[in-house]
Amino acid sequence: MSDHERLHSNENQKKLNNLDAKEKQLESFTIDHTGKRMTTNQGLRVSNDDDSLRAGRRGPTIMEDFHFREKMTHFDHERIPERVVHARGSGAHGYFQVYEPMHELTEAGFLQDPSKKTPVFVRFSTVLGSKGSPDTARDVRGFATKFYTEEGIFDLVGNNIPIFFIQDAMKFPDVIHAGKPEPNREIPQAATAHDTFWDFVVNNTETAHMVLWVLSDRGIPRSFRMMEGFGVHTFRFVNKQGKARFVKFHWKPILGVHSLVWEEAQQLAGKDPDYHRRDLWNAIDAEHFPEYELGVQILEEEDEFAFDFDILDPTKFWPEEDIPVRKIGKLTLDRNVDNFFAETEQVAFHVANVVPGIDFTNDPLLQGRLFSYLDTQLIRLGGPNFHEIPINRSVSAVVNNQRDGYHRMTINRGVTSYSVNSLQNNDPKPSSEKEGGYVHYAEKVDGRKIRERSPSFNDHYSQATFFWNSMSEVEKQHIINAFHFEVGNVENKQIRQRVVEVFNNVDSELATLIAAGIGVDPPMAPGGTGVKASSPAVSQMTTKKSPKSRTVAILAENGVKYEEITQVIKNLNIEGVSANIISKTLGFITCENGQEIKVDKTFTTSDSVMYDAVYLPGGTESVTKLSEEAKALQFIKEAYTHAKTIGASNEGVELIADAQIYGIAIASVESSSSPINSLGVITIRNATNMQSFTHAFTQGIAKHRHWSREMNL
Ligand code: HDD
Repeated sequence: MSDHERLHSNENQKKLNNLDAKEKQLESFTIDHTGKRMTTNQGLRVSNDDDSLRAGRRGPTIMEDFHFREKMTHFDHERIPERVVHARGSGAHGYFQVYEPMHELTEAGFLQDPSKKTPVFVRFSTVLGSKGSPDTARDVRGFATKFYTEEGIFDLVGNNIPIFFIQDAMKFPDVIHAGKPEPNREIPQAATAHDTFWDFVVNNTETAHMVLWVLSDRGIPRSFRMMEGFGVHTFRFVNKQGKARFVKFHWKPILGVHSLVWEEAQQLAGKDPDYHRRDLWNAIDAEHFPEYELGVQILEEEDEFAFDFDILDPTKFWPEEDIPVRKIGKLTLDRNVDNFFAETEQVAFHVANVVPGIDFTNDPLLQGRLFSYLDTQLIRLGGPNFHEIPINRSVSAVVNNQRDGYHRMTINRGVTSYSVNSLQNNDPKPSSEKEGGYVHYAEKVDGRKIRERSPSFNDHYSQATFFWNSMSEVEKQHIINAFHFEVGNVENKQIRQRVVEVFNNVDSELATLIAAGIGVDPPMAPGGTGVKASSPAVSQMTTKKSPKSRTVAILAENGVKYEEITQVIKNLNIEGVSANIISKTLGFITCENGQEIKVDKTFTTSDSVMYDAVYLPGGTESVTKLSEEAKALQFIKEAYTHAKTIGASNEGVELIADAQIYGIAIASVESSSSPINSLGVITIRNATNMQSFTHAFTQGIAKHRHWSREMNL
């Protein structure tokens, strides 16, 4: 071993010692080409990887060229079918830690010891779009978490919305067919703004509640790091004594729940289709690790029928005001994948992957999912051994009599692969419940075989009204705008008219406002459900706010004030905010004092939609140049329109007027009693110390958006 190799292997050893059980397992499959020679798949060293073997310099390629054939064959077979839903996704590794032992509620091992870190892999996704579709499409987001526990794998396969479109898995192929591109012309991609989807909605009114959620801001999250996750179904927690309770699972993001505005989402789809994937990757890379608290709502079995909805109905949520969410632990995503295909693409989630202490209920959507997830992996991953793919391997030993099949990795010794056997002592033996064997909760069931829904599933509208009542004025306006876009794209007028009728069942004002933008009549009769209550917890207005990991665009040209720009960047960084300098060309700009500053992006390679806020530093020459740059003015105007925080110092303030967004009074940190006015424009003149300015600017960024601006535009 050379010194270099020894050093390397010591480093590797050190690294290995710090890895968790799953990372150690993955490491044993991980390959690094650095410093290595190329070989064929048979381990034979390759002498030439550029030219095929041919009969004479200008002659035909000959069959004998095994290297060419192997390389080409492998390439030809590189693709696997994309997921039939949730094809577009992004994954990351991390860990989960419980806050306190949960033995009173569940015997699940990973929920007992606060000092224990359980490795996890999370895949976020959109639902309808193909693998290459834009991240910012209006859609539900998948939030699937694989816990590699010592008792086996637990998958929490959830979404960012607490309910679902349909009540019975029988209808899943239908709702997806209706939402996917229309089958004749494969249009539109990653969108529900078309006839078949809305035809399904008006003919299947159990969808009404979920449609409102998807058309709310939840359908266009700012980041995977800023959305909630929900297990959706009612599950069961069972403790060691066999006592069961109903449970709903929640993920609550530490950064709060924040969304894009629709125009921004649409622009991003073209400017940066990888916006959410990039955001997740960059945040982890910059060690702004995404964090989510695991919350549970617990319901005693005797309260199963205490509500005016059926707790088995997946189109209903449990209001947090009635059943509080108890935060029981935290998920931290701290490592990007090494290889997208091997990990994010090959990861296989399955709702049926549970551990002792977690069990199912008779929710008919959940019951159908218990079949679908295993089934779909068989075609997607090519056979029954996908659990052996490194990302899918359990960290607890896998021991059973299942054998053979495509791409079997293990070499099972011994003569028996059946049970009961006497030749090998009947190994492997099942375990009793005491020994950790999974025993299904012994729920009593009794009934006739019947294809019928319970009447307790019949109310399709009350919770939709409840959700609508819970929205702020701004959120309501966003929902109406979304209806106008979505249903406005429906060509069939009858369907558009029926949308108004269906949503009139939810709320008359909602239906009237929808009708006003889609060229059909307002509702004929008064509607609504009479529900007056609301749930503040489902509005995004009261969510947590933080400037951490937000990004600022600083527009600058030659002649910018060095002190201003450097002080602001320094202070922003202290608050966890990062900044990019944007100018006309790449390279360096020369500041007023002759110092040079590196340009990160240009007006051609960036756009205001890629940032959370804009800062306009002073410097007469810089500001004059920017005021003559149409793209710079457009940048500011758009950020303003999208309700983002805008900061300007000294001469930079003039740019706000130049961008002609400014019929409204300028807020000033010096003159205003509150440092941020409701419009989120923070300006300072004659300033040398930028600290108080940056503080006010950061507070503005933390607010995420200044929605009152939308009302004024
Ligand atoms: Fe599903 C994938 C979430 C209903 C059938 N689903 C999939 C993924 C998520 C969800 C996050 C992507 C997992 C990944 O990243 O690999 N699905 C949900 C939620 C639902 C739901 C929260 C309602 C509560 N799904 C649902 C039903 C069925 C399916 C009713 C069928 C009966 N879902 C699938 C699937 C997928 C899938 C076809 C496609 C790829 C995969 O499973 O692995 O089996």
